[in-house]
Amino acid sequence: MKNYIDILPEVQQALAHNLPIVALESTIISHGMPYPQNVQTARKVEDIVREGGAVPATIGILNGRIKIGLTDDELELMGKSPDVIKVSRRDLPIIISKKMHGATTVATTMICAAIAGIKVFVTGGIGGVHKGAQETFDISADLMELAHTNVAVVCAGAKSILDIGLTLEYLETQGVPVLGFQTEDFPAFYTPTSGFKADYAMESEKEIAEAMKAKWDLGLQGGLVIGNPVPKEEAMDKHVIENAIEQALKEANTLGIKGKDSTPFLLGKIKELTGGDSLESNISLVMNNARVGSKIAVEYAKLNK
Ligand code: PSU
Ligand code: MN
Repeated sequence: MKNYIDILPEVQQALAHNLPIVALESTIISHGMPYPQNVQTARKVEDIVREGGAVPATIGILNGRIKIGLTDDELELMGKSPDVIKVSRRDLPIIISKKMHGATTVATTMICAAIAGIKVFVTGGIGGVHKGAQETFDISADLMELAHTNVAVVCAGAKSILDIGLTLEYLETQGVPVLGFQTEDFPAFYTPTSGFKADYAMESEKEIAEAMKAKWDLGLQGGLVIGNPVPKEEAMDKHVIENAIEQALKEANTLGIKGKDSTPFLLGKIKELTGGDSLESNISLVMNNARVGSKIAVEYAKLNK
């Protein structure tokens, strides 16, 4: 693995001493938010993880090397360079062999975190089953990864650019626990509820860490999804966001946007249609996830002392 991976000294130290670590993805930086808010948010999220008592490890690929932990300059490059490719599971070997730059999605960040030995990963939203997937077959590789790879993913749920009901069905089939953090509902990213239930409401970070430990002690492969609702003050108005999503989906359809371009296009369009409000909501929900995720990492480390 050394042939492919560079681990930042701070993260290496934390791994060696079994200290809490939180993995962070880079597609949210390169393809999920505009510059410079993306880089500012990435830095803020790292600070929040540190304040929460864990070590942040933002994951990405530079010149074909998997980076577990990015320096300030590397974060800047991720956020700015048009040469950074969105890398999901199928892209990973090629971006590495061609020595290119890549931003890791939820799927790829899980893969890299698992290789490094990191169990907790904080992001904004997971990919899922897209609306119309019955025709397009567009199901994010994030869901398959959750089925196999032993990493807990803290997110604010799934956006209704996706078919949330089918996404949850898929996760159930694949045996992935979907937990609501202090809520019965599965959150819908910009809003705290989706109209669908999480499998279990969890009251504390400790309870979540105990479920992770039980799952993996039993040899049950795969991840867990922790849905942490966007704080009420930062949530979007349900109708405003639903309208924007509907309009964005229509435009994507007209322009024939598909495959890996779909999610980034929709996020950009929604931001435009909401006059930037969706971006603010997005930023604050990621920060909120970092608060909860770092505490989960702290509790999980305690259980494994
Ligand atoms: N949802 C967001 N912001 C994002 C993404 C999803 O609100 O940046 C990114 C994540 O990296 C996720 C990826 O893993 O989009 C899913 O892409 P796809 O649907 O092509 O698998
Ligand atoms: Mn897709």
